[in-house]
Amino acid sequence: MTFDTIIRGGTIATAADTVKCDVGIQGGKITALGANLGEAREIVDATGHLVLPGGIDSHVHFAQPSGPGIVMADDFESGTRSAAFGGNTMVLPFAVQQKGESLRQVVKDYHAKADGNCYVDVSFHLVIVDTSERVLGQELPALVNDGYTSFKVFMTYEGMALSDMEMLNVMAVARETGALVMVHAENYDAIRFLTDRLERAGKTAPFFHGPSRPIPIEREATHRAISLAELVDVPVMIVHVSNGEAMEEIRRAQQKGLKVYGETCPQYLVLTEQDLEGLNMEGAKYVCSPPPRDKKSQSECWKGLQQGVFSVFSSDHCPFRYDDPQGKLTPKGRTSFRWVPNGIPGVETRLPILFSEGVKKGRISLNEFVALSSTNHAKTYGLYPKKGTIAVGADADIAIWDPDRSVTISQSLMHHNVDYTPYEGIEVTGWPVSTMVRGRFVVRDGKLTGAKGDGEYVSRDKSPLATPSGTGMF
Ligand code: DUC
Ligand code: ZN
Ligand code: ZN
Ligand code: ZN
Repeated sequence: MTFDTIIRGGTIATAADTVKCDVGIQGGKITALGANLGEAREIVDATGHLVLPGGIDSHVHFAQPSGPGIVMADDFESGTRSAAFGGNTMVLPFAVQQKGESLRQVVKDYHAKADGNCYVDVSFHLVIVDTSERVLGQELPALVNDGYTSFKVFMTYEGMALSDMEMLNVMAVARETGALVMVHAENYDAIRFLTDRLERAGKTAPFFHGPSRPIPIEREATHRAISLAELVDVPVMIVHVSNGEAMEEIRRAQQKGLKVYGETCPQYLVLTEQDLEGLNMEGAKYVCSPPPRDKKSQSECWKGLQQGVFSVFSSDHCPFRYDDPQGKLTPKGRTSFRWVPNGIPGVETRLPILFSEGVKKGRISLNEFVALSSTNHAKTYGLYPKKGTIAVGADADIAIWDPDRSVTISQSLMHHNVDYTPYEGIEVTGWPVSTMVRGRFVVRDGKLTGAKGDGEYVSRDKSPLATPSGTGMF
């Protein structure tokens, strides 16, 4: 038997085990694990390196329109290239509906943007903004059956926020179709109230983005989203949780036996509200929602990761350039933080930050790192065991890591189309050196070896975690 490739001499880690063994790859799949596997057209020497399931980033934004005349800085080409350099083999961006749009058309539009342009594999979550009968009664159930098995709803943002009634109606469709609902939990009216008050007091600098959406705004919405989901008996994922109070709402629901899942992101582990204090508009580089909090919130988010309240760690890569009319510097005459687009880049730095701050500093094990960065994403979003693990029969989606390489994160190292990284100057130990998607190197020893189009669209199964628990009220 001759393999296409054997990765030899490395240490494999999955969500369960760490073992020294070789990986045999044939036809894009892992077909053997063990020692002395035999012949291969290519032997990859991984001595001294970790061989991990490629990262799956289940929360990224590419090529999304974001207000009048503003489109995100990364399209599918630059976004997936940056993902590959960050040790990722798959990403899940959003296909975002605008009011009045056909959801089927939205999906077609995002395929047109993505197909043939990706370096790593992709699959879409939907964002539901229009809850008309046509969308909820016809289009959404059909799309779930076609493999779009998760969708996000927003509790804030003009033109996007759903009322509680609308949330319930969307959740009811998820209940009926077996889809997973992701929730952006912030209280819209309370943000508007605080934003108006801050502006009237002349507090318009980027720093005041934080005070316009303090922790109670997130905690209340998290509690409400969980309560609505409980009424409908539908599992929910609370995305981008920034602090312990919102995390405790999720923990309490989990302890009650509800299928409530949580996600947190690098910005809530290593950034704080002080980063928004930068001179002039520099603080805009850190404007994201929910905003970074304080040191106490950071350690609470670590606890959530260590104790399993958060099962997925995503980047929420949401790229806007800083020095650009389409970016963070708000359009002329609109000087308030209110107009700064919300979101920061991070698809390339997610894994080094979690590895260094988590594994290297002893906060989480290597196996927990794999679970939080890859395996749990695959399990949560209907991709496992094709994706998210190193096992015979799985896709050969592999990241080879140098666990001892020290790197100072800097914009000059990034491959995104953003003109800054919010993680500038952070020192990390551990770096992905090669990324292989379905048996082909997209990045090899730090150099791009793949081509756009190497990444494919992946249709998803329904999540095994999204089945109702049978405790609903109807
Ligand atoms: N929510 C996200 O998930 N990403 C960026 C902005 C936002 O509000
Ligand atoms: Zn969000
Ligand atoms: Zn996001
Ligand atoms: Zn090396």
